[in-house]
This record gives sequence, C-alpha cells and structure tokens, in this order.
Amino acid sequence: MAFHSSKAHKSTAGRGWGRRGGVWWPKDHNPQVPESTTIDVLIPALNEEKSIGHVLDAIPDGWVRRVVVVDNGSTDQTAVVAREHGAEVVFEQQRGYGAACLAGLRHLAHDPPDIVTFMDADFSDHPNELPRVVEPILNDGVDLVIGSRTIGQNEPGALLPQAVFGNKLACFLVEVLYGYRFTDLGPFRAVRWSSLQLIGMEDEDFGWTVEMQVKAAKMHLSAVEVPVSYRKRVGVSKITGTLKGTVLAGHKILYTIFKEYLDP
Ligand SMILES: Nc1nc2c(ncn2[C@@H]2O[C@H](COP(=O)(O)OP(=O)(O)O)[C@@H](O)[C@H]2O)c(=O)[nH]1
Ligand SMILES: [Mg+2]
Repeated sequence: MAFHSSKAHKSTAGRGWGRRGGVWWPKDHNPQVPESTTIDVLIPALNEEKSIGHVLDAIPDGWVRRVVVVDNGSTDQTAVVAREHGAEVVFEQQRGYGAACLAGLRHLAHDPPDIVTFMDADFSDHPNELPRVVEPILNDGVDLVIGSRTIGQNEPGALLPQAVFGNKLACFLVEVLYGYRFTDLGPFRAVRWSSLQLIGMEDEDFGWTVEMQVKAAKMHLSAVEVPVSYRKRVGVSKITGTLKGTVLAGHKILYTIFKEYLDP
C-alpha cells in the first residue's frame, strides 16, 4: 500500500444539484491516480485478524493517503496485523459499527482528507475497486457514492438471504419516502469530507449505513451507486450471519428510515 499526498480539493457539497440515487456506470476503465485530491480509508474492525491484512494489501497503490482501522475491542491480533500492513490503528471502547466509524472520523478530523472511503474488514469487499467508488466524486462532483453489491458481481452465498431481503425492503422505503433510488446499503462507499460534515453522522451501530443515505437525501446532496463485487467473508459473520445481529440490524435500519423521515 503506497500513500499519496496532495492538496485540498474544491468541494461542491451543499449545492443541492444532486442526482437522486441511480447507477453511475464507470466511465473510465483505466482511471488515473488523482493529483490534487486526498483520499483516506476508514475500516471498522472487530476480531478480523485473518482478513484485515488481505484487505489492506488489496488497496490499490497510490490512491490512498492514510488507512485507519478502528479496532472495536478485538480480542485477537487485529490491531497488530493492521499495523504490520500499513494502517494506523484507532481504538474505540464503545462497541458498534457506527461508534467505530465515528471514532475513526474524529481521528481523521485532525487532518481531514477530501474524500473518505469506508469498507469492511472481513475481505468481502474488493478494495481494488476503490478507484471506481471514488470516480463519481473525482470526475463528476458527486457527494456520496454507494458501492452496490446488488448490481455488482456477487459470489453466490456472499450476501445472505436475510441481507438481500432487508436491503430490498430498506431501499424500497427510502425510495418511497425520500425519492432517492438505491439498491443497497453496502459498506463499501465514498463520501466527500465536506458533505459528510453537512450530513452530521450520529448512529452508533447498525443504522450507520442507511443514516448516511437518508440524511444525504434529506439534504438533497448528490448520491449515486456504482456496481461493486462481493465475496464470502473470511471468518464468521457477526451481523447478518446471526439471528440476533439480523434482528437488531433490521430493526435499527427501519427505525432510522422512519425517524429521519419524521424528523424535520
Ligand atoms: N467496529 C466494529 N465493527 C464491527 C462490529 N461488528 C461487526 N463489525 C465489523 O463490521 C463488518 C461487518 O460485519 P460482519 O460480521 O461481516 O457482518 P455481515 O457483513 O452482516 O456478515 C466487519 O468488518 C466487522 O469486523 C462492531 O461491533 N464494531
Ligand atoms: Mg461482512
């Protein structure tokens, strides 16, 4: 993983000219490393020592300034392996996907990037697709890009049936209530730093991904999807692979969609 450093990028966040979801098909099949935009990666991780090294090694050279792994109280060697593979490690005591992401953002805020990219630590996402995920921001002034596993290449069984169903239901409700069309609440995503400040993320657990999408919609930011690939994770799922995780995540996602809709 080679780091790339550069000057600040002019933000278009807040203009409100946005595209209301929908697919942004990759235009450039050989995208160049941006010269004047900084991209940082944030990876929440809980006991992912077997996969985190693969994730970090697969981030394409030259595209990323810093990678921050937020260790949420792992009892294995996640932090050690992450450091060995070039990441900065931040610790967050409070459990929860969102709490870990918020801790990572507080860390980045000391020297913020132009774009922050999120991905999971379980090697389900394909980090080599990062250029595709940031391309709409770099080349088209978009605020938020969701990597959609639904329209991308999926290894059979990588997305569990309960995740497929939950995503479909959530995306249907988001379209009906907010008028933004998404096909996934996927973890692999990129957002302009300045837009993320406007969005004002708060969720500390399973509502994190959908909160970002519905708040972007409420603010009329431009949001698009790009197809991303997804494979079976290394190790055992803690969220959609468990009954408790599925029930809690499903409940929190639906709650967030309605709460944000009713909240002026
Ligand atoms: N920081 C943090 N990360 C978590 C927590 N639970 C899961 N994760 C991470 O979130 C990602 C998704 O979790 P995963 O178990 O793969 O759930 P699935 O994708 O629904 O099967 C992985 O990178 C996990 O390491 C948590 O409580 N805190
Ligand atoms: Mg996973």
